[in-house]
Amino acid sequence: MALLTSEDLKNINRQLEEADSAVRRVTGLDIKEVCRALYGTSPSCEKIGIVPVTSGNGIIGNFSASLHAITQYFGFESFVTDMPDVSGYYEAVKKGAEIILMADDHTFLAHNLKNGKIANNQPCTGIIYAEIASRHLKADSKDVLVIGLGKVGFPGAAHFANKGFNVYGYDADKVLLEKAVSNLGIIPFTPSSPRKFSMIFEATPCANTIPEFVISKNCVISTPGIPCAISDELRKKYDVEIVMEPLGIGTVSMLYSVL
Ligand code: NAD
Ligand code: 2YH
Repeated sequence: MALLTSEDLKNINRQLEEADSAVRRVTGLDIKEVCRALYGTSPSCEKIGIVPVTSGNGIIGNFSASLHAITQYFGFESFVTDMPDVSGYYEAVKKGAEIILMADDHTFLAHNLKNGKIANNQPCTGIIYAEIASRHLKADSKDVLVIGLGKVGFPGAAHFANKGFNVYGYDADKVLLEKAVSNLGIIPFTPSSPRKFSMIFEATPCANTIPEFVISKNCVISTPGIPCAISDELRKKYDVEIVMEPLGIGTVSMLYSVL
């Protein structure tokens, strides 16, 4: 399980602004507008309680503060509890939180206490990054390449398949690739039959996972995966538009999904 670091979350507001601009260039919509279109929901002054959690590897410096900045950026009212864990949960509810945001090493959840809806960060992240790529205004076909078919990538691939895209997929783990082929009907991507894509979705914890031969000029790479999936050199060479941000896009997807 890859854990975020406080280094990943540095300058989160600037990272959000840059991601929002990239999403606008790719889709013509900002991140909130993509969420509204995806889930058919809009916020109405819900108050969010952010609860730090000490279990496992413990508090990540900047995590709760980043969630605070992210929720404010997207126009939600939010606060971080003084206490962590169960005491923090109690404090959040007592102070009027309607939505709880909290994460341990395995699960990052949003729970709407008013309507009972609950969201998990991994599928919500996969779905929103897939939705962004699927809206690429200059896509040259309905072909998309998905690299990484784990807890984020599989729901992303499923979202493309549900939207009628031709999904080519690859995972270093053959069992996961087989599962995506049989459950989603995706086409296994093999380097022995190379081709180029104008939409690529990447969700792995590794760098340089996207080979040069799949990258077309002006393609979009929508990638929640940390670290970045391509080098700066390839990015410049092919004028690639990258949508990549460590926490905020997935979080706002979770929030809109529980409204
Ligand atoms: P996971 O371990 O469930 O899945 C990762 C998959 O990538 C695995 O199936 C693995 O076999 C595959 N993989 C690894 N190296 C590969 C390679 N070179 N080529 C092809 N496949 C390869 O992890 P996950 O929970 O799906 O998370 C994926 C990434 O997304 C991680 O870096 C995680 O930190 C990140 N993440 C980011 C956000 C965000 O908001 N940006 C949110 C959640 C997760
Ligand atoms: O980063 C994580 C895990 N990768 C789970 C998220 C799933 N994408 N968890 C964050 C842990 C936060 C910590 N407990 C805190 O500061 O509250």
